[in-house]
Amino acid sequence: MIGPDIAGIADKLGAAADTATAIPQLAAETGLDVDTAYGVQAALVQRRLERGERLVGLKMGLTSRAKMAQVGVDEVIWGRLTDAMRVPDGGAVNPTAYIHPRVEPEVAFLLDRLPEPGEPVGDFATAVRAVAPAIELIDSRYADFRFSLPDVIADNTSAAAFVIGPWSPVPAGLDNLGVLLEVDGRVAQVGSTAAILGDPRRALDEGIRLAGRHGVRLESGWVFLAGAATAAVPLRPGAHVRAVVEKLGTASLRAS
Ligand code: 0L1
Ligand code: MG
Repeated sequence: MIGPDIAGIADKLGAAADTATAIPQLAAETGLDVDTAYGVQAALVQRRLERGERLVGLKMGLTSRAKMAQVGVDEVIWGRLTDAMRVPDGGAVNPTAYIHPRVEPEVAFLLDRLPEPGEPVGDFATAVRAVAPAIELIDSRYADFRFSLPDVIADNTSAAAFVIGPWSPVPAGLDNLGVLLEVDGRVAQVGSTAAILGDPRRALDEGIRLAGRHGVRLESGWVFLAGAATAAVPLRPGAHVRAVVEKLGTASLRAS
């Protein structure tokens, strides 16, 4: 039996992102399952690498109940980050370059000495050199931000852009830090790092395990977005967004 057309699906998703045009979901029609969807994601990101982008890290998605409920999907997923997605802290993004951009507050890790594949992270402070507050800008390429699990995996877990705030040494505890998402100086979301799998450090074990299933090994020097601490909010033109994470500080961006 002939399987889904991985290259063809990646082309459709890539064109949707490049032209900021939403497309219908593809998984049901093409018979895409979770494993094949990660193959589409690899092909989609490969197109970016072929036009000169560099792989700089990994992101976890749907690591909180709030996010799972927001999109109606109930499994932790992962995606790939490239250098072109990175926006300097305090920098600007053009919201019209995206379909329906949303922002969410995250915690980022700067990876250091990681365990061998299949091994859990023993000493977190050995595996992670530094931590930072972060903002992820997500933009589903599917109409109405609606998708099935294979759809969102194929779409590189809605990854579009990210901002990393100042790096700090790894603090003693990361499991219950207060998180705020502010838009134009007003609190839009309140949360805790506990919403990220109970403790964002757990996200690294999950990332290593889940990416390893698809032959992807995390590298020293990569950025790792552990997941959102709250639901995402739409990014409106002209908005100024700040993610504040207790003890870690602030990351910010502006929408032009
Ligand atoms: O980073 C995320 O949690 C997003 C994962 C994909 C679901 C979505 O687009 O909200
Ligand atoms: Mg996210």
